Amino acid sequence: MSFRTDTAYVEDVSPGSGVLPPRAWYAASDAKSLSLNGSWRFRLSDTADAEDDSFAREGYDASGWAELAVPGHWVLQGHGSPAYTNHLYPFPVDPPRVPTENPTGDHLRVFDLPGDWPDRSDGGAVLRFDGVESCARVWLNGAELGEFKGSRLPHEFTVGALLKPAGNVLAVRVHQWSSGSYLEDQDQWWLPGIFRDVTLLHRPAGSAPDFFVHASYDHAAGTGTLRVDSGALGRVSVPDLGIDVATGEPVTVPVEPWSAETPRLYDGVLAAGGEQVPLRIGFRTVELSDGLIKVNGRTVLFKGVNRHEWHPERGRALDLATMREDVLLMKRHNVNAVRTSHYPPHPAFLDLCDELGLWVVDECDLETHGFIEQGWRDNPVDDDRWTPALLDRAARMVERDKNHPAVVVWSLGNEAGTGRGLTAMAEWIHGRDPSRPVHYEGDFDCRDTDVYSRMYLPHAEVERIGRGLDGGARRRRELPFFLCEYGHAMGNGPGGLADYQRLFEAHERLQGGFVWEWIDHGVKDERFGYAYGGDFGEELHDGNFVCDGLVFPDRRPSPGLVEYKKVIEPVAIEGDPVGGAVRVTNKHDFADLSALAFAWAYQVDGETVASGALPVPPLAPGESAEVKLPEPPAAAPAGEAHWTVRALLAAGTAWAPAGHVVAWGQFAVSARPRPSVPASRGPVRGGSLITLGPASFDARTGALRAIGPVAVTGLRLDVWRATTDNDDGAPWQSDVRHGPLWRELGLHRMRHRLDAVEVAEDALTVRTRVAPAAREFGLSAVYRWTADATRLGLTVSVTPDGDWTVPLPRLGVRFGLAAADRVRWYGGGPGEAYPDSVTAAEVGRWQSDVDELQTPYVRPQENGARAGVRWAELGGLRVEGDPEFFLTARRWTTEHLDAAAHLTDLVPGDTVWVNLDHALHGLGSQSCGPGPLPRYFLRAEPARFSFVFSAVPA
Ligand code: IPT
Repeated sequence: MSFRTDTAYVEDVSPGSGVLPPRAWYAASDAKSLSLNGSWRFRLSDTADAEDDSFAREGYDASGWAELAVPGHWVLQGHGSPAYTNHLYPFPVDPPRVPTENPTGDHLRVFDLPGDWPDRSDGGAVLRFDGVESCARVWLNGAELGEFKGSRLPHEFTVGALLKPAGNVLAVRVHQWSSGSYLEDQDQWWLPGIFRDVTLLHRPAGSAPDFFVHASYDHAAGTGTLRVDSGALGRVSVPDLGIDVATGEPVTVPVEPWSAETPRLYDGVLAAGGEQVPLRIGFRTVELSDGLIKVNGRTVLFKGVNRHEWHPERGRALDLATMREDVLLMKRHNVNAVRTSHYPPHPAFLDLCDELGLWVVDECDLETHGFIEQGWRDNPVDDDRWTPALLDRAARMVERDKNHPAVVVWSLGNEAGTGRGLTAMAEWIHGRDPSRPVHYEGDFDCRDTDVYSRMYLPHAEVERIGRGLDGGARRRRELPFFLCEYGHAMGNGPGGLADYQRLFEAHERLQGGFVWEWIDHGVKDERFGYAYGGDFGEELHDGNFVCDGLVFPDRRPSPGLVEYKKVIEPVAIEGDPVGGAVRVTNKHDFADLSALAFAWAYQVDGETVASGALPVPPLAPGESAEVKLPEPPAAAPAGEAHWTVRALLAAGTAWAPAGHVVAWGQFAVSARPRPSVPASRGPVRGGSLITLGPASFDARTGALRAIGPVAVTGLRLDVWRATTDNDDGAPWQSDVRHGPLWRELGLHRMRHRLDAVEVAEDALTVRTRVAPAAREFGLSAVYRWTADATRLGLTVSVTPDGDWTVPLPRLGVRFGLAAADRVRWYGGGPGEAYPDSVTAAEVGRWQSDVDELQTPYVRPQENGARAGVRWAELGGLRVEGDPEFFLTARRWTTEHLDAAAHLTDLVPGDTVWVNLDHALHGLGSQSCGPGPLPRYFLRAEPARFSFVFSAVPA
């Protein structure tokens, strides 16, 4: 045997050689299989040709090599490090050439066949790789099987005659960079390795080489038609439907259809040769009619998310439990659709979508975004030499995933410009599977696609499209629309989801959207908590742009997800309960309300004084009914009263237990009495202090010192917040980006000039002007203090002067308390809320400790505000607001928060800093999309707000 070091295949644009044609994936049949996951031997070299291929021969001694977990990425197991870029290629763009520095991982695994492995003489075994990034060359027992590219796609080799009962040597050489890397420029970490399963499968003689389950539903007749095409003669049986037919033979029977809301699957078997393949059949028909995507005759509204595969320790090597957790979390948050951005996921994820019910836009492993830097010149998708690779990718996705009822749309890829290669892919897919529409966002004329799709459009433009006023190519005008990405969930946000949802529900052509994105790709890291771009010394990187998910890296839901759940809830509970009724509307597309139970509660000042069940008819989708509420309880105490009506799961489902809240509505019945302090005590000067009721002030500066026993420091007007990723915005935004502008104008370094301390008979008045150095604009802030024996009133009057060209980040007061831990409040909760992300805030009595009030955005930034707070108690102080306020409390200052780059930079001090905000600027989505809608701007305008403070036992 001669040893080779030739590496031409790495830069060859071909998708590979020696690989079997693609076919349908299924988890397990009764044929034997052997998982080769586990501990492998591993050696890393710097270049593709540093080592020859002698390691692949039998008897090679790899005992000195490291051990590596497969599936896994070597860079997450101590060999090299991950690197993050959004769209920039981390190597010189010279397709299809890749750098000489090309980390190459040699993987070795020696295995025995189990004793019951069938006779090897039939030659029927294949070796399957479900995902290897980015290029692999494979040997078994010293014989080369071939090599392939296409990282998130399966590749199989036939190996039958090479197998031995014991001591089989499987050798895999994996190169980080290859021509394939040019097609895989997705916004994510570059993570080489064998990151999905490796399996040896026995293929009994006569078994189906492939099969295509066609299971349609005729919604007029209520029947399903099943036909399983297969390359082999076989029989298809579905016992529950009494079906037993030959492959290729159609059969029509009455069935319950499959939908994401009612994921009815029928178990079947395809028996061909010596193999019984389990089928999970969902009957459903996707069609484009009346310019809409319809399933089983009904228009669907996608309430979707973009899902990358992510685990903070294992990267894209996801285990089944994590995949299931994703689906359960989505279902529990009313998400009904997933775009598999930007590559086909582990195939088991699609099984879960079939089983638990999610609409799937299955996207091909294709993105060439970095070519935008050169005006898309030399883009592989517009170069015929690359078309075979593109077609191979399309085929590997479609063939693998074609039997999933959940997959309702094929997507060609993401951000790859336009070109003939994309057209070829679309043509091939349309020919192979005319039963599903084809999506691709990058071609606004929709030459190859069946749906008009855009990303991050502002509300106004979405509305124009909804009204059909967007013009555009003739073909496009007839197509349905969805936002394949919107609501950029980077850091605190997104804002404006409810405003989008209103548009989607108002205009039929708008078939919803997919929030960007599901999970923060933070890498668990001792130094930082979670690492992001740049933390591994990358030459080029895009910082924390990789942390833009609705769940944190550990899958804790962020406030954005809680908001999204409320915004997309499938039951609307609205109305004017003063009239004694609520209007309940079923917003499902398929399910009636029979799975839900309704409950009411009558609350006074946030305490439930009566509650009960609310009978609601099992409304059909789209139906709505007035439902009478009971009489308000006669003995209810006086105070601010609310009705709260909830829709709960009546019984446990596969994705949540009985009692899980699906939707809710809350209605004020009576207004809250406004707090005030009749000024029965006047300020008294004594030495260096002024006393006023329970409070004392510095006589010279008018600064509040204490309220009863509670020391208060630094109370003053505050307009600054640690800018959010959405405040900072993305550099390519054409609109004004407020974060950078605020900083440029100096809003983070406001100076407070003391103009007067006025002691009058009934009040202490402190006059100030608040303004940044170097600017002529400012705010006059007047603090008027009044008191009775136990309570202290503060009214702040703010008047802007000069030329204010920007909104304010926040407007309120902040102060420090020496000690505070428990926080109780009456108002919006339990979680964080901001003006354009506030629908999930429920008025009630809540409590927390200061640490729990913090939202752990991977890059620290403004967070944790509780909205609509009527009163709060912390650190021995009670604060009532007139009007309601936003409450924030943290163990560090805004300045510390602003300076922090990672969660580990936040070190608690002795003081708890409290912000009581009259108003906050909206969040928006400008870290990639539009900023807040103008109505969520906090404009510099005259404002007046009041608080009543008193001491309470801590
Ligand atoms: C869009 C990409 O499609 C997505 O992968 C991600 O990068 C997202 O932006 C931002 O997080 S492309 C956008 C720059 C228009």
